[in-house]
Amino acid sequence: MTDLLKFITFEGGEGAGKSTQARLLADWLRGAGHEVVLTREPGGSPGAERIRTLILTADPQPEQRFDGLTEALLHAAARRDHCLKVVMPALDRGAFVISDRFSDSTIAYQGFGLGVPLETLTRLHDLAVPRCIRPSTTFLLELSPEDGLARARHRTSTSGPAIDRYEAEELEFHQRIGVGFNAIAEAEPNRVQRIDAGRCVDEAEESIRSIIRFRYQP
Ligand code: T5A
Repeated sequence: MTDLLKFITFEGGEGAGKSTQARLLADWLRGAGHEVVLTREPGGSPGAERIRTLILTADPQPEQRFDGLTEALLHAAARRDHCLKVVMPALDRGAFVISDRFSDSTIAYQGFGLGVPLETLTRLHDLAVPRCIRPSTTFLLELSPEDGLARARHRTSTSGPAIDRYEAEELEFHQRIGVGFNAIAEAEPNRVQRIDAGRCVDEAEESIRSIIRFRYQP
């Protein structure tokens, strides 16, 4: 039976530490004997990973870029495939699913960042996502856009691929994303747990563990 309580997401701006904390939480839960599927968006299934490439390498020339609604449609298509192929089957067999980003990112980035009406995004979510599933717990990693972009660019310059389509946006765009995540957290304070991501990795990890202990007693 589908256990939506075990659907956990990580959200926040660029470089806030979502991937780091998602991985640490997955390792901890596995160590306690649970099956955990650690996944991400955009992506997470082979088809959705192909769409991810399309989105994140979109033409950097402003006049050639997808508009906000086209991006939202691509994210929704990727999310549908990810949910059908990975998220739902895992929840159906009782596993924890930890996703590095999910639909809150569409509200923050395509809604607050690019100006797509929130009502349109809600309708798109209801259309694309099987059974309209939503996470039961979302960790919002909060860090200033300046610090987050610095972390992301440091990581990119030392190990990773070129700066992606969103990292290349101006600071004001990332500030609007922060406003968007804040609005989501204020609207759903029980689901969305704010984590101060400016602290060291271990301290943020311990905050997350204490919330998981309280909610799930793993
Ligand atoms: N997007 C996504 C949309 O526009 N709409 C959508 O619907 C969805 C789902 C995805 C992009 O797509 C957009 C949002 C994104 O721009 P991505 O590459 O997956 O692209 O981007 P991010 O999710 O932002 O991933 P990042 O890797 O940039 O950020 P993370 O995961 O938050 O950070 P992380 O853990 O990789 O850490 C970054 C660096 O900081 C260090 C790490 O070691 C690493 O070097 N670090 C810390 N340093 C100091 N203190 C700490 N506490 C630290 N925690 C991590």
